[in-house]
Amino acid sequence: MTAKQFDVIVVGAGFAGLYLLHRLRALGLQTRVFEAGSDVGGTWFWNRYPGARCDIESLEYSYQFSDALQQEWEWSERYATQPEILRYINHVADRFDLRRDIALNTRVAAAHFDASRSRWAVTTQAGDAYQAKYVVMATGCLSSANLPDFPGLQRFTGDWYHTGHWPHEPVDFAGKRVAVIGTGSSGIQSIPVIAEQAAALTVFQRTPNFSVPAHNGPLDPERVADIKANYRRFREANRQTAFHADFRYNAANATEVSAQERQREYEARWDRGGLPFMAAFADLVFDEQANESAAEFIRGKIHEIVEDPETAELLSPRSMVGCKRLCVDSHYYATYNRANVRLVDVSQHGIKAITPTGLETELEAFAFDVIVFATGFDAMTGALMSIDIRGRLGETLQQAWAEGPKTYLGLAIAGFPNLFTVTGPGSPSVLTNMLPTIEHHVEWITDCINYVEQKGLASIDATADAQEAWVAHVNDVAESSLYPRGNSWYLGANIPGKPRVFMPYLGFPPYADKCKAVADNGYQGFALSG
Ligand code: N01
Repeated sequence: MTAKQFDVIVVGAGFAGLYLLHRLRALGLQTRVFEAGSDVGGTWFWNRYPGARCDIESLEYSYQFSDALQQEWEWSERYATQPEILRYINHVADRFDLRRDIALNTRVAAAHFDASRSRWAVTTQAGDAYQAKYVVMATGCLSSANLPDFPGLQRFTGDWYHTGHWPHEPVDFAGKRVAVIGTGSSGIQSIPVIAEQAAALTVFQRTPNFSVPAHNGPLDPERVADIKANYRRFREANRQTAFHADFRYNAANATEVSAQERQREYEARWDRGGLPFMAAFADLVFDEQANESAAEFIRGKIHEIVEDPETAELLSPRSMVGCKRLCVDSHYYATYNRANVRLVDVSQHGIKAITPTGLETELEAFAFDVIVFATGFDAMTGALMSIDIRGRLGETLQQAWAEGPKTYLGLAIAGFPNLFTVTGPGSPSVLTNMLPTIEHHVEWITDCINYVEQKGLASIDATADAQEAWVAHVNDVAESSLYPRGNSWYLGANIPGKPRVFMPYLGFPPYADKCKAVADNGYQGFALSG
């Protein structure tokens, strides 16, 4: 059987895959998108758990490539819910007529580079074969769900779900005894909603996380009109902060102002809500003492909100604020004041097994009708490593990344020509507002492909030297901060056996400048061949 031929194969139909298709089509390139899900949406297709919403404000967590699109779309709340974001993604797919080039229910199993022809052979799980000159992995940073290997899960007679693979039908918790395992962003968002429905909710916490209130609510139409009238300026401000136009970075150091000033600033940011809490002082992620002042402030808030002092203490993290992704919640801590909610600490005595009727820790047996795993993802590398990717010399990605991921700019991997990654390890990705970052990557990648095509070249491959220098630089920048000291998924610390490497690159504007300089200098650090 002859393989179907394309110019470009894109893996994934989330925000990145859709925009890639739009841009590649405009270049006149025959493009096919393969998507494992039964519809478009990526993260927002899979993560349908109760309470799922974005922690970046909706007016900024949206595409900016089309002014008509950003003018016509109406967001309803400060932080959009998962269903609203999914409606938006579907609207984009229809508005730009993208669906006809997307193959749904199609999981890519392998991509092998044929150096003699400078083409990729792509095979799907169903065994269908395709070829393309370029492959772009738009597989997402948080798409490979982590289900801990607890013995006994198969024998559980109740229902169980992972937040990252939530069913499409509504899950009814009414009258049920429910367990939630995990207290990261997914747990913290779902726990308050499940608690309102369930007869009894037991939360199993291994490590407490810092969370700040979202103060979500309907968007003020006057503010929306104002932003829409100045959308370009608003987006530019966002780009400078990498997160929020409204981040209001404070240039002062926490360690250099008075205790009253620190308290005033933290209070103001707590009242305003959301991730801008991290911009309260310039030294928060660089100085332990500064970080501890923020940690102490949040611990104080937890003790103010949670009535039972023992529970409040268990919920109070002893780690550094922000070194794990700061959570943004709606009534998370207050949920523990409900009579039907219990917090169980599994930091010292872990979950031993899932039983047919519930689960057992080393201290106690519990009965449940439903278990929710909010246990996160094999982040940033999981989705890529689950595909059998082989480069120029037949080397697998697993071999190339045995000691941790290595990329050039988070966009390319030496030895894997004509293969690009969107928001890959070594790019700012998860330390930014993902949408503008995705757009930046898509534009850089499609400009690069266009350059190769216009020059009539066969391939482009990152050089090992450029990659090594970039990896060293990413590590140096990370080491100047407190980030590598947290046991976070940023480091792969949540997956047993995963090499501990700080994966994202700290600093969006300098990163974008570097990418531009590389392109302006004829793709410096890449080997181009004819
Ligand atoms: O996953 P996580 P997540 N026994 O890895 C626990 C984005 N996101 O899905 O910390 C017991 O943060 C684990 O415990 P520990 C966002 O970037 C965004 O919640 O390893 N517990 C932890 O508590 C976020 O950071 C949004 O000790 C176990 C939890 O499971 C990222 O996705 C919403 C365990 C996993 O937390 C991931 O968030 C949701 C075990 N064996 C997600 N194994 C928004 O936009 C794991 N845990 C708001």
